[in-house]
Amino acid sequence: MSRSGDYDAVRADVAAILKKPDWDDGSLGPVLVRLAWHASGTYDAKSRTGGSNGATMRFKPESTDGANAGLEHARAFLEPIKTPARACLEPSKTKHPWISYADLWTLAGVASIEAMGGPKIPWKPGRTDKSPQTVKAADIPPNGRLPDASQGAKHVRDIFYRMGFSDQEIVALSGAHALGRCHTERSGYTGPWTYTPNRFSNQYFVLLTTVQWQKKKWDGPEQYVDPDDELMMLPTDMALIWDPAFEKYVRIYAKDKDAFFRDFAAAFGKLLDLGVPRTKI
Ligand code: CCH
Repeated sequence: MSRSGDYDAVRADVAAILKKPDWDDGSLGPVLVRLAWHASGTYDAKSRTGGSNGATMRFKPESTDGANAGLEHARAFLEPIKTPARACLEPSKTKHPWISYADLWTLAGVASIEAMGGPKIPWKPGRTDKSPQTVKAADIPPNGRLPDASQGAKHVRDIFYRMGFSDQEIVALSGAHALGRCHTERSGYTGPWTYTPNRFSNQYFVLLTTVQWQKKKWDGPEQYVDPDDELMMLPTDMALIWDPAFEKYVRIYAKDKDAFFRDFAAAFGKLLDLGVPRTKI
């Protein structure tokens, strides 16, 4: 067992489990980033409810929100880092029972981004977990607070302004779609956004601005594909180039990788901290 508070040991163990040849494109990184984002993205600045504190995605109805489909796998992959899989196992250095799920899920997102070549994300511990015995319905955010990929710029703004983000921050955060892929059995959509889904990069913006995106011809939900039907964009991704205020930042990040890395790190760090009580010094 690691020393309580040894977050570097947790980061190292997260980095060590990422490589998984039989999972998607061979890395757990993308789905762990999505877990960190969905745990945090329920925040409502007005009512100060939702957010990563509490790790309420373990409970209904949040665990059953359609937007969270597939994240049960991400949570299960992290379980051995906190709790030994079998009680008969020797307690080993890789177990960190002292960390809260809320800190673990957000730190795993941060560690994954860094391990996939992304920027260092500001992250602070201090989240606590609601207990399954005493959690109240009012502690759990209602379903429907996460974005719906079939919609447009207005919806994207409604969702992210609710959390307290600006247009520039929305575009920067969306650059995380350089990572991972869509799965028909989870969201109904299919395919990766980039040719390098395990590599954090500004490729999402480069591709958004250079590819001739066209509607995919299929029976599934409306999505966009490149002429070879290898890559994809969601309607909400396309909204970022169809809306002039968003498009301005897409073009900046397509040209300037360093600006994207800097702005993403700041916005993602802010996202993970929404609703986390911090005592002012
Ligand atoms: Fe996302 N995302 N996302 N996304 N997302 C999906 C997958 C990932 C939307 C919809 C989807 C962010 C913003 C948005 C990741 C990170 C971020 C999927 C496919 C949909 C649909 C799920 C599936 O089928 O497995 C929408 C809509 C928005 C905003 O409007 C933001 C912000 C972030 C992080 C900062 C990552 C990473 C994935 C890949 C997951 C994987 O399993 O590969």
